Amino acid sequence: MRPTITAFEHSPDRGQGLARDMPVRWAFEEVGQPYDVRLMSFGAMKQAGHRAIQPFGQIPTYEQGNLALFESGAIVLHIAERHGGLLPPDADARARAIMWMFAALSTVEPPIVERSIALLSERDEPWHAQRLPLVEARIRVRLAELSARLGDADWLDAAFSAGDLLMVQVLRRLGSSGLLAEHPNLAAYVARGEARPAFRRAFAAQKAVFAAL
Ligand code: GTB
Repeated sequence: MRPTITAFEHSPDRGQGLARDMPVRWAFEEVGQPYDVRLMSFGAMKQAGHRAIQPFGQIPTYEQGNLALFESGAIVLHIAERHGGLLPPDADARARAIMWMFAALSTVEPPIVERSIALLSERDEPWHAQRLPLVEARIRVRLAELSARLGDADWLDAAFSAGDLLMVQVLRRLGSSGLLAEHPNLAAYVARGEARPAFRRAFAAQKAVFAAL
């Protein structure tokens, strides 16, 4: 049975592949698992039926048989654990790949999300002009640290893994901010991720939803 995920019916990113169904789609494509998508309106996401699966009324979710999951990182990990290609077979290397998944979502992403919130929801606040540079300074610290660790390697820990998938997706949120360009090795790392055939298929699939509007 094909798994079904949920995604925005009208994604606010207008098909840029920034919503969190994108890493899930990308993971499916990397492992060659076909999937179905149930598109949801904002209203439907807040209904009891959806909240029974996603208590916070968000996308994405994952359903297959009796299993229902939420949290994009947990869904990517589930896909990676059940299929080959996203976690190395060696136990230590596998643990490190999972470590990078957590690092992406809990260490690198938070200030990047703060920046998105500042730009989307706080522009009219009298303190916006003071806050934005503070948030961007926190992002710069993390990018410098990540850049130093990556060095001239292609991926964070030898072969491409679910850790790279989530890290690339997190960094993509910086878009045209210019922050990523301050570290050419990180910009090249993101470009390498985006050049993967699986990324391209996932990107095209989510973009097709926007194009059909
Ligand atoms: N931690 C959860 C996960 O990883 O699954 C967070 C899920 C989440 O934030 N979902 C968002 C959502 O459903 C969509 S992806 N929001 C509706 C709500 O909370 O009411 C976040 C997102 C939205 C839009 C853009 N964008 O436009 O660029 C990027 C990311």
